Amino acid sequence: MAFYIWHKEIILERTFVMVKPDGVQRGLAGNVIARFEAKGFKLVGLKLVSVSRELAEQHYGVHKERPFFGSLVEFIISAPVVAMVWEGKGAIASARKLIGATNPLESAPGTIRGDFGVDIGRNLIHGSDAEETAKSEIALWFSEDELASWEPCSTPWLYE
Ligand code: IDP
Ligand code: MG
Repeated sequence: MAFYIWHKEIILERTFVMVKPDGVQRGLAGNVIARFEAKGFKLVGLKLVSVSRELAEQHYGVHKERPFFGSLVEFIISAPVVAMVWEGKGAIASARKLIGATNPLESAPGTIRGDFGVDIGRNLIHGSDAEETAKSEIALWFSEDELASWEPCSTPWLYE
């Protein structure tokens, strides 16, 4: 996806971000949303989801042979999550930077996991790791009509 400001083409990406049950329970969903907004990304999808076992297993399918798979699925279905789609220039890699390293003890201060987490099994948030996974995760979690088409008035103040 792309748009133009004057004659410059801006390539837009969409990424799937989920505040996990620990983040919702701890009242940090608003803080996460605020960080993505403040960065300059555009919210195109947002919902609170009580995740089914099937959806959790599909979402984390790539990890199904890992020893933590069972407890990860139990954790994700244990309480609601906030599922989101964010859009912007470089959104996939940038979201991963805002989120921080998988193990919160190794995430830099200033990142979401670095500021709020301690344990790898309670690391607050998920973000797609590449273009292909972003595409498949958005399709897994959202139907087309749940994604809003809109233009923030901030666009010309964010993009040259
Ligand atoms: P990511 O969320 O940073 O992309 P992945 O390696 O894809 O990290 O792992 C997916 C999720 O699985 C992690 O966010 C974390 O919740 C959980 N996880 C990963 N490694 C471990 C582990 O060694 N023990 C417990 N949970 C883990
Ligand atoms: Mg991952």
